[in-house]
Amino acid sequence: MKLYITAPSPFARKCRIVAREKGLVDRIEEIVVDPYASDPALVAVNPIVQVPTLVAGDGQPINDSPVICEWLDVHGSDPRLLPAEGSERWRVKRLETLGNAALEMGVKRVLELRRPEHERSASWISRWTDGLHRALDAIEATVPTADAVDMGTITAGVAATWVGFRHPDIDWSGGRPRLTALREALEQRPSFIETRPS
Ligand SMILES: N[C@@H](CCC(=O)N[C@@H](CS)C(=O)NCC(=O)O)C(=O)O
Repeated sequence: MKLYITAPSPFARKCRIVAREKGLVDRIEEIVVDPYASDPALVAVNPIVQVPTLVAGDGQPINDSPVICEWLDVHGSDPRLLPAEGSERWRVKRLETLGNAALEMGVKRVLELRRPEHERSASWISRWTDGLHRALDAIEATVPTADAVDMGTITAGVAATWVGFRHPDIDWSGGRPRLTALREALEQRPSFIETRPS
């Protein structure tokens, strides 16, 4: 299997963590590409040229990290990180979606801040910043115990680390002790240590 990534991408990091947690990493070749340079290798497998993209055994590409993570979860070792059904599935899915929402707000903020100063929109930056804080607050209200490892907590932990890495001006941990404890616990795991953003 091939997994197209960038080293700092939090969406790719989730997939790389799940591959490790599920015992699949030896079957996956991680290929570093540059989506913003429209890397031909990535264009060939993903029409919207984003990482992560997974090309699994049947040769059919899968994109969008929640879908890739679920594919890896289904095909890897037990236990499931996203329960197959029932209220637990929706509890985990809800936290996963909040984590991804925080990342989406953060990526929009990065892109706006990368524009030349005279092209930047203060109102968009403010909107993405407020959305990011609200998503983090919702995560704080939703996080279970710090030792829970599932698709929701992995996404929340990845989001917290990435915001600290990419938005050093944002205080993501202040007033969010549960998220802080969760992130600290998860970052001790080999799957997190091996995939720290750089
Ligand atoms: N919803 C997507 C978002 C992926 C995404 O935004 N990836 C970024 C890197 S962090 C990217 O490839 N951006 C290139 C672009 O949008 O042109 C997912 O969850 O996989």
